[in-house]
Amino acid sequence: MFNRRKFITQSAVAGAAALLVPGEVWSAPFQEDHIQPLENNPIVISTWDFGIAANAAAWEVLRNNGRALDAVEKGVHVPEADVKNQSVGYGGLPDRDGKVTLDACIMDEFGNCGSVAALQHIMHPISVARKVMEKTPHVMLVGDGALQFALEQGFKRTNLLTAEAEKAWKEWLKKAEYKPVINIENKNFSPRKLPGNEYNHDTIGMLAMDAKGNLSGACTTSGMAYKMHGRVGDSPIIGAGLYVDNEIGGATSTGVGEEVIRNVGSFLVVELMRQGYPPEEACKEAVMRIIKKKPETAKEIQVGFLALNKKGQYGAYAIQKGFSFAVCNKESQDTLIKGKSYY
Ligand code: SD4
Repeated sequence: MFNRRKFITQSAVAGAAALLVPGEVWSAPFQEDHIQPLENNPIVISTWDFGIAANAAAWEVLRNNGRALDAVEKGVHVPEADVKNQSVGYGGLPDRDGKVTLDACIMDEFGNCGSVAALQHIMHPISVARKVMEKTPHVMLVGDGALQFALEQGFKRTNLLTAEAEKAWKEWLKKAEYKPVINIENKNFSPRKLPGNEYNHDTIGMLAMDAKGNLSGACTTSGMAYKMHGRVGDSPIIGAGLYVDNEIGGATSTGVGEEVIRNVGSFLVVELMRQGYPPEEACKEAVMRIIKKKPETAKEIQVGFLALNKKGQYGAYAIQKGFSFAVCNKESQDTLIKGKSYY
């Protein structure tokens, strides 16, 4: 029988490279491994190259002993407001009817969460999601109801469809074929690229652990470009696009949301970490579930998971090459890592 405590200790030393026996089942209660000590906090990690700039904003909160929840909210504001970023917030590519509809969710160390889906006209959906969490008895508001709530809360109505995004949509209308292209949703935005990453991409998912060792996460996106009006992806769905359990760790996802929802991806990653999987191996197992269920579909799409555990260890895994993630901690504030992938 695999000794789980030894495994955790090994993984603390060897990080994501620790050996995993797939399918190994442990029967002992696991919590004691995760209570303390905390070795690598504060830390913030986020998806894709644009995670570097987002992490920098989150780090300002974390390095001043701020709360992880505040850090992730501040952090993802950066891509949400970036007009050059065509897959998150302002400047995002619209749906097939030319409407920019945003999905976002946030989760704190107490298991509180808030979410908005198909929200239009608001620059920072993550902050509306936080208000849903803090000011309502609900978890999720959608569409017109989410907009009404945002306006009531004082958020400003903004036109999110930029001239560039409108032009791209009109070009798309000529053929009007919905076919997500792997890693190529965000052609215009590339502040810093890893070799081999032709374009930047997608949703920002961010996970942070603060100086007290508490975890929070945020996920925000304009979703798949040229989706049907009303389509909601994984990003605002707690357990799919994001999940945080303060005893264990957090996970977030990017890519074709339908496959993530079908497999309840982020919850799965956290539950695998609860069983002792290191973050990268947990992400890999979640990716493998998607591939095993639909191998033909999986060849054509990208899905990536990113995870952070309670010890501050992190890892990622994607179906396709090209998934990067950014890491920021005491040692380095702008590390960009090329995630491993199945193909
Ligand atoms: C979605 N997962 O709407 C999001 C967006 C994304 O590649 O990451 N697209 O499905």
